Amino acid sequence: MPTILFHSPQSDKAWPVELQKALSDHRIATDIDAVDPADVVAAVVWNPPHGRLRGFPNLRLIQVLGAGVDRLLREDSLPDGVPIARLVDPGLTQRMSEYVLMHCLALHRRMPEIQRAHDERQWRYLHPRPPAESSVGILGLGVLGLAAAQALISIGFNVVGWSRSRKSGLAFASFAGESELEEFKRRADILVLLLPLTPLTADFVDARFLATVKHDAALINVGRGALVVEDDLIAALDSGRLRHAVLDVFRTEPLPTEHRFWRHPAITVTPHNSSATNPATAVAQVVDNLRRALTGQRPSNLVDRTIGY
Ligand code: NDP
Ligand code: OXD
Repeated sequence: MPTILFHSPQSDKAWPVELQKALSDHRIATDIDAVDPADVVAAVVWNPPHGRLRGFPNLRLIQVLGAGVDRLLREDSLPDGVPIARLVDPGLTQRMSEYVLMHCLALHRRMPEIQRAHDERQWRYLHPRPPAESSVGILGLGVLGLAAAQALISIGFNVVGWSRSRKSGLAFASFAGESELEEFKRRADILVLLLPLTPLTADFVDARFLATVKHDAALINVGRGALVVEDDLIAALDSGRLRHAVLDVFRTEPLPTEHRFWRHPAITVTPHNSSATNPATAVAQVVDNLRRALTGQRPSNLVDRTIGY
């Protein structure tokens, strides 16, 4: 029987069950070592074991169970020519918008300072200002960046955006490419990283980038840990150029207990839980994509391997 390999040991156990219900003409196999390689026609994966996807000669789709594909593309032994699709999950998108909104509000209302005052039992009155007095700069205007922008605008924040290609018809000012990065940065009080990790974006937030952010800016990284050079971030926080960083993603996850980010007073660490894929909102899309690939149609949300997202 044609087999769809499901390999994502950490994912919700509902995934293979729901896929099997929807795709009764296929076998959903969860043990990569117990399948006949010739039977495997598609793979639904999150971080598959190194080199294993090359062993399936009849593979027609690699469906990633997440939005970011950097880890998969780092594999030097992916099968050539097999399309790779990522997830665009409305539930994941909504949770991410909520996270960005929550932390932008907290930073705008200077909650880190209020928490520090609290810890010292100090009544530190900070006058509440409307969101319109802060500009949030979103780096990455893809599915997640655009949804976050909408959520921020809906409660009154100014939003500016930056992406690789120029956007038109947006309800906020946007900038494109290296040549417009400085102008974008000049306008942003809170920077939100929603870029994919690619060869062009690795180490993107370094000393040079941080040297020209607005004085007293704050940073939220929900993209990937390796977008940020850790020493340079610490230096910018220690010098006061950056007032606070909210970090959800790290070069090493889980963040090691001895890592200095845990102890830094101007860093908020969250355990890569800004958002997550949810079978309730994503199974239908994966099923549709599998059906498309297996009937010779073009799957949705294909990844461009040459640019890395
Ligand atoms: P998309 O592919 O939809 O959007 C990516 C955006 O980044 C696009 O606007 C793209 O520009 C822009 N971009 C890419 N490379 C560059 C570059 N070199 N310079 C400027 N802009 C660039 O991705 P999503 O919005 O769905 O997701 C973004 C990332 O969020 C994921 O790759 C993943 O790493 C992370 N993520 C984190 C989660 C978490 O739990 N923390 C959950 C889900 C995702 P253009 O529009 O021109 O193509
Ligand atoms: C993703 C993630 O990329 O959860 O989907 O980080």
